[in-house]
Amino acid sequence: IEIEADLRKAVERGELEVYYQPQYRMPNRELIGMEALLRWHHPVRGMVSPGQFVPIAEETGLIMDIGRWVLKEACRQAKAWHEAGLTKVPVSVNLSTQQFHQPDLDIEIEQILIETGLDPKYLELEITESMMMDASASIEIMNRLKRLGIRLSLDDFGTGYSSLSYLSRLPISRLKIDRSFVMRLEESGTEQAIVTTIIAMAYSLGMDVIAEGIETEGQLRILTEERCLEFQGYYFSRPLPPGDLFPTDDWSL
Ligand code: G
Ligand code: G
Ligand code: MN
Ligand code: NA
Repeated sequence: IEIEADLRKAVERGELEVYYQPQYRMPNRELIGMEALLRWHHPVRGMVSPGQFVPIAEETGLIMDIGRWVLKEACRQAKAWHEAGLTKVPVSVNLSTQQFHQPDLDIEIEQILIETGLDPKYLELEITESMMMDASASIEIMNRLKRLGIRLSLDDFGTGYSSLSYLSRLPISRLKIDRSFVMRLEESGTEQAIVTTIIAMAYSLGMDVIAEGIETEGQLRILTEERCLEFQGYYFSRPLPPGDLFPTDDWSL
């Protein structure tokens, strides 16, 4: 279809842009990271959400070029922030399923880190349980990525089927509690029980845990009571273009 042909040209035409959503640690609201989120400014359709075009990019294989572009752009941006003295936090990049299974992904990322001069400890890759069809093959991929010195997090956590014993074998630094649980936290005891369990799981495995999709004070309060310390969501900040994250007259963010 038409959108596919357009997507093919989007990278070359410079229609893709990376927005960044800040991540904070409470109680001091310390900035601890930035999630890179892809945006497509289509010349006719306007802003197209990655929820719409990432699946098309996956089907057509275009995700390989786009994914590589996002990785490089995010690493370049993180390095630029560090050098400008604006902030020195890691950038988190969402991987697609195809990228995760790309045989030379570790080599490609190593090259991007060298080219951009970003210290590997400032790159985090977000992967999801749904990418891990074959358990031992997935652990092998993750171990190869970890050897680069980068961090791995498990995105959309709680929506998959990972057992505690499987999780304990993964070289993962952080669980990201899926937004769907946070969304219903104030109405549903079930969701409260789920997040309580996820937080306890993370800590018992020596992992950090971040809640995403925080929109209200109430959600923040409940999660804080459950000892969650890290947060991301509209309550704090929407994903923003780099120029809006650090306005030159306000470095405090
Ligand atoms: O930003 P938004 O809520 O519209 O993102 C929708 C979906 O697209 C989310 O699942 C998010 O993880 C995914 N997404 C955003 N940016 C990227 C990206 O650079 N690569 C991949 N593979 N997925 C992304
Ligand atoms: O799949 P992933 O977790 O990467 O998706 C992140 C998506 O969630 C991004 O598209 C981002 O724009 C969106 N997002 C981030 N914070 C919030 C929020 O507080 N509320 C809602 N509804 N969406 C959010
Ligand atoms: Mn994510
Ligand atoms: Na998520």
